[in-house]
Formats: sequence, structure tokens, C-alpha cells
Amino acid sequence: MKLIVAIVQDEDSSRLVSSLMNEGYGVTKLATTGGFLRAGNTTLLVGVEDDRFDGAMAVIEKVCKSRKQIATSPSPVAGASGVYVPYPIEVMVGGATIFVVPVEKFIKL
Ligand code: 2BA
Repeated sequence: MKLIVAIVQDEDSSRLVSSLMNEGYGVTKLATTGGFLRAGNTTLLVGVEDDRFDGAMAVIEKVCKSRKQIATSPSPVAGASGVYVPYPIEVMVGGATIFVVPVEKFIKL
């Protein structure tokens, strides 16, 4: 068994949960915040048997889209005033950031 930890954009999360549930996968949805953008994203925990792993990954790949987001970043060099000036930068976020973890035990009490 494996645990898929998938960090996805909020815009994709509802459709992804529905799609996974419709295919018979168990899903837990967590509201999370990205460290770089400091913006909300969604982390899904999906426990899957090994023979269903590829199917779950295919669903995630199909639903999650990459998008450009504008973030505000402090300038690395202080200006003449000595103040760090925030400036907008464009970053490409997602599809999905995925960690796959082997599951030693799966217990339901
Ligand atoms: P954030 O940390 O808010 O990052 C959002 C996007 O900003 C990233 O998209 C990436 O395109 C960009 N970015 C991140 N750190 C950067 C940096 N130091 N300089 C320039 N650009 C940077 P993704 O790579 O698709 O990541 C989406 C979200 O996935 C992240 O949101 C974070 O919540 C999570 N994530 C990504 N890599 C991770 C890791 N190694 N461990 C834990 N969480 C991770």
C-alpha cells in the first residue's frame, strides 16, 4: 500500500476529490498554505493499494492544471531608503506536487 500526499491548487480540489471518490478511492482533504506564496492550497491524502496506484495518479494528472500566479516578493537588496521594497513576480504553480510514501501498516479501529 502507498500513501499519496498531493498538494494541489484550491481551484482543482473539489473536482479532484469528486473524481477520486467516483473511482472508489478514499480521500482526506486538508486546507494548507504554501510557504512561498503564503496562499491557500489543498493537500489530499489518498491511501491506495499498489495495484490501484497508477489509476489514482492518472486521475490526479487529468484534473490538475498548471497556472500562473502573481506573488509579491521582497527585493533582495534594500533601496536608497534602506527599506525592502515588495515587487510582483510571476510563478508557475502546480499541476500537483506529489509525495509517494510506502505504508507500513493501515489500521482502522
Ligand atoms: P508555495 O510554497 O506557495 O509555492 C508556490 C509556487 O511558487 C511553486 O509552485 C513554485 O512555482 C514557486 N516557488 C516556490 N518556492 C520558490 C522559490 N524559492 N523561488 C521561486 N519560486 C518558488 P509548485 O512548485 O507547484 O508548488 C506548489 C505548492 O506545493 C507549494 O506552494 C507548496 O505548498 C508545495 N510544495 C512544493 N514543493 C514542496 C516541497 N518540497 N515540500 C513541501 N511542499 C512543497
